[in-house]
Amino acid sequence: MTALPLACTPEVRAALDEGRPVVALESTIITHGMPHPQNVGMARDVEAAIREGGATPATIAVIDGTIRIGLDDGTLQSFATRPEGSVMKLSRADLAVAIATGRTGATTVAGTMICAALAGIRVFATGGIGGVHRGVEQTMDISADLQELAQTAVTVVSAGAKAILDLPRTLEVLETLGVPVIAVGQDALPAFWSRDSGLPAPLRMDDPAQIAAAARMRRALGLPGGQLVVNPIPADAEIPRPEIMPLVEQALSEASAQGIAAKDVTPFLLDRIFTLTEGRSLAANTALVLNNARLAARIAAAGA
Ligand code: PSU
Ligand code: MN
Repeated sequence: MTALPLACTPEVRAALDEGRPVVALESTIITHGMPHPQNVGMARDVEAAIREGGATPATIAVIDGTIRIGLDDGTLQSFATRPEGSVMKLSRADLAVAIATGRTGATTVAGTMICAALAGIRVFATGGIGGVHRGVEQTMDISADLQELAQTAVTVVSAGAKAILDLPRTLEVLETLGVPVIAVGQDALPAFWSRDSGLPAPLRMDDPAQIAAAARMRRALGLPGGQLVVNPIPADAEIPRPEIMPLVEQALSEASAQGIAAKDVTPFLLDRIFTLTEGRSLAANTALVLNNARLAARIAAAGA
């Protein structure tokens, strides 16, 4: 049997061994989702928010062929400053190849869920998940994040799916796959930079302890897969839909004019929207990740 190259930091190892709450964090948002140096600042602030919430943060990445659960300061800094293109974007399809060949890569939501579950971590905070892309009729572009939620038992705390996606179809696919989509504090599905997508969320739970109880009940029922928690961005940081949508449309038409495809779509759109909003999308993205980290710490502390 092939040994599993997985290494936890001493801090994460101790928390897991003692049964204390741990919250996983992804690394694609650091390398492919935000510019430097804001990405490093965000990663550190999010870890601090999880500690304040009484849980241990575990940022996950693959470094030189080893799954790293928890990144110390120096490792995070060097990881976040690697030249563009030298860090792979690792989803379910890429993980084994990257590890077997000693590569370095950032884990997406799907990749992070797989690694978190292997380490025994049940709660994960991120910004936005991937989903069904607009124009799916032509491109067939559906993020592997959706399939992962259907099969890997991790509660993922997000601010919904980005408005660059086809949100009604994303919800339909999640329903087909049997993934609970749980809004917190409101009935509407949030849309990442905006609090309200204009669509109702399928489920709502306002109490982190109830969300943890639902995760335990899934296991008791023998249901595979996780839960998707959709937590609206704080009101003071949101970019309302009427403001962001024209910029999203512009970024989407640029992407199609330039023939951007596959893994490059999401990073391209995020970068264009950052420029088009003059940085406001980045401030919003940072605020919503912090907000999700705080909620994830409470769900983990409640024993998800
Ligand atoms: N949300 C963000 N920034 C990101 C991503 C999501 O705010 O960088 C990343 C996540 O890692 C997610 C990935 O899993 O984008 C989705 O990529 P794709 O659409 O290629 O599956
Ligand atoms: Mn895709």
